[in-house]
Amino acid sequence: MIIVTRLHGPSLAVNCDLIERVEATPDTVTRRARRSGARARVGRTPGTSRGGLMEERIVVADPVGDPQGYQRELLALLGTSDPLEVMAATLATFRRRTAGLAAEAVERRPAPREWSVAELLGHLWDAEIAYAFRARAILAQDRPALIGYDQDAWATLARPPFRELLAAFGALRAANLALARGTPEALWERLGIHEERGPTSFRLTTETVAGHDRAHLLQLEQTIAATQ
Ligand code: NI
Repeated sequence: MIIVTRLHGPSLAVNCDLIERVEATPDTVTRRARRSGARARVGRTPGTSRGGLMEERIVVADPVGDPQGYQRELLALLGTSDPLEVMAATLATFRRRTAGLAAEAVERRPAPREWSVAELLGHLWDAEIAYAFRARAILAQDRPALIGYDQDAWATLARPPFRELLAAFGALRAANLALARGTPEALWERLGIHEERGPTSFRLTTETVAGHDRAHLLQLEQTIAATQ
């Protein structure tokens, strides 16, 4: 990280990792991080559970209030990349970026209502659980209903310590990748009916997870820069 300071002026922190990542992936969509609480949160009440905690610093659309816009933004982050390659790389990136962080550091929030690194991983874990179930339902059942979940409410549930959760995420991700890699091409168009986003294929579900990974890895860089 570089700190740029004008004489008698405010300091500006420049996150080199973030710049390098954006330069390496020209299809990346970035926006100025919005202050937590500034986003309209349609469909849920701020203040319930730990509601209103930051979900995406990178994605603007609300996953509940604007599910189609949210999905479009995640797919834009994926661009033309292979979703399985992106998903396969996420654990290693997360491990590498958090390897030197103390237990206390991963619990530090950049702002009172924004996720720490540990909470961010917890959210990826929750999303992976949802994907694990939805993917299998789509592949094995006839147009199953895919229920949404309240990610802020799930975020309040007990989770293992950070390093254990990292291992658990890696194991579940590996199992889900084995499922996807072993699924014949023709079955990737099978549909489930998502209660917020409508008919959703196995392919679209998988691509959305890969875009979601990218969004939260960008958030990880910002969180580390803001808390270390
Ligand atoms: Ni998310």
